[in-house]
Order: sequence, then C-alpha cells, then structure tokens
Amino acid sequence: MAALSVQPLKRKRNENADKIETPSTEEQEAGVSTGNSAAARLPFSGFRVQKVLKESARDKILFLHGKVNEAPGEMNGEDAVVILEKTPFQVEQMAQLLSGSPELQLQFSNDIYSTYHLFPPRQLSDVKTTVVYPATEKHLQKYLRQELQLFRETEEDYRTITLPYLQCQSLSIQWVYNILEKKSEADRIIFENPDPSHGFILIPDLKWNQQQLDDLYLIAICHRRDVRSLRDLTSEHLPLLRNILLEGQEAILQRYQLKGSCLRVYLHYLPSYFHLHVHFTALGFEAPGSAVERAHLLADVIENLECDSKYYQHRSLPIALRTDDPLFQLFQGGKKG
Ligand code: DD3
Repeated sequence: MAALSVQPLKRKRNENADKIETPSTEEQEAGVSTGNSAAARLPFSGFRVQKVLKESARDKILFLHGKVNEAPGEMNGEDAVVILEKTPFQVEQMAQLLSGSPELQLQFSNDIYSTYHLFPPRQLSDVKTTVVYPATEKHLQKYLRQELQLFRETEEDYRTITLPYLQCQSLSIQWVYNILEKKSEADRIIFENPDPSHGFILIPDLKWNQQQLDDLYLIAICHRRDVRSLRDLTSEHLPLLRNILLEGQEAILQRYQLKGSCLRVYLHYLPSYFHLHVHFTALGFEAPGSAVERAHLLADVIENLECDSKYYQHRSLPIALRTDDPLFQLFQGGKKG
C-alpha cells in the first residue's frame, strides 16, 4: 500500500472546527492555492437566453441555455450552459453578521413579526456559477428535466445493449485525464495514492464550493483507465477499492475532521462518466443520485466481490433511464421483444 500523503492542515481562520479552512493570505499571494479567488471573466461574451433548461425554487438553482459570442445583429452564436445556484449558509459568518449591524431594508412589520431584505457583504453573497462552454447537444439534454424509468439490466442486457451503446458513444472524459495528469485542478487535490493500478486521486466534486461541510462532496478517481464502471469490477480490484475506502476516509478526517461514520461512500450505476470513480458525500446531504436505484455503497461492493469475484458481471442491476436517452428506446424495445 502506498504511503499516506495527506496534505498538512492549513491554518485555521478561527477556532471553530466546523468551519472550513481557507489558505492564508500569504499562501494566496504566493499562488499556492489560488484558482478560487482571482477576479475572472466568463469564457465567452454576451449571453442570449435560449431556454430555461431547469429551475427549482426549492433548490434555488437555475439552468440556462444561452447563445454566446454572437456577432452584432446576427444569430450565429455558440451554445453555453450556465448553472446558477445559491449556496448554503456559512453559519458562523451569518451569526457574526447579525451580531453587528447588517445592511437591511424593512419589508413589513406586524405585531412581534417583521421581515427584511438583508444584504450580506460580497464575500457572503456569491452565487455559485458553473459554465459548460462550448456545450454540446448532450449537455443541453442532460440538464433538461426528464421523466425517468427503471429497468433491470441483466448480464445479457449489458453485453448486448448497454456496452455496445457505450462503445460507439465515446463521451469525452478529458477532464478526468486532466485531473489525473495534474493539468487541471492540481491545487484542489485533497489526497493522492500514486500507485498506477491501486491508486487514486481524491478531489472536491465540482458541485461542492467547499465553504461548508453540510453538502460535502468529493470524488475519488482511480489512476487506472481500464475500469469503466461497477460492471467491470472483479476481486482483482479489491486492493484499489479498499484503498479508496480507507485512505479516502482517513484523508477526509484529516482535512475536514469528519469521521467515516458521517460519510456516504458509493458508486453510481449507471455512472455519468465511464471512468471508475467513487462519491464521498456528507451523510446528512441528500445528493442527487444517492437513491437506492443508483447508489451502491462501496463497503457493500467490496463485500460482494469478496464473496464472488464475478458478482457484478452476473447480477442484474437496476438502471434508471431518461425517456429521451437512446438507451431507453433500446431497453424498452428489447423488453417488448
Ligand atoms: C460534468 C460530471 C462532470 C457538466 C458538468 C459536470 N468534479 C466535472 C469537469 C471537471 C467535474 C467534477 C460534466 C467536469 Cl457541470 C458536464 O463533472 C470536474 N471537476 N465532477 C471536478 N472536481
């Protein structure tokens, strides 16, 4: 097993252990850990809304498809997806704000009740913005709200339907290779076991802004490139999977003071990208894709492989498919005979 190389804890901003540590100003000035603080511009100019792909008042999230880089007076733009999301509160910071004199506008007051518009300072009022540019038709489709239907994929379904479909599909996972090769996000890596066959990189998922532990979300991406999904796993991969579980939990304990018993550690089937990866989320956080038809706890996967090396080749696995997914037609057609 490779030596643990957990990064040393960074200096705490204050004494609160729940708070996430940010790099000190010296570190930021030295450029050690930037990429999350520099002023920036969007990677395109202009944004003409084509469609609201999805919105949720409850989740406070908005998915927009826009045309960008359009010449004046022309409609020849490229496609971009912009996802805007209000982030969870940083409790300590908000409490501190209330103890001072926050900028307020009264909405109304009635008896003992009153409501206000509170305008937090800029560092507490950011909107998490995720950009996909240039966006393909696949991206646009991915964010459109769609009905799901559940199937059971047998060993034969996988061999005759799913696998051939995947092979001619070749979705780009360049971003995964960029992480593994340290070409992108290198300063965000939380832990690495560099072993080429039993090693992995642990990194915050793009969905997590790392400002509060409530919605903690990291992914472990394995170094080897020949494991597409749960379906490919055999007992040969047990050392890799055990490393991910044990070293991943230990790294999260060191960095975030969160115990393994407070984490949900699981794989998706079907995954959204076909390079083996494991999700680490806060147990109290109902991350998308943590429902029983998609999430397989890593600890269970390990035990199943210990009992039967070919467990995931032989078993039927549930798959939830969007009705606009070409695979949906193949499964429905196949089932009707
Ligand atoms: C993705 C699944 C993939 C759109 C969007 C996200 N974590 C990522 C690139 C870099 C990353 C991830 C595909 C893409 Cl919004 C299409 O996710 C990523 N970096 N999940 C990290 N750390």
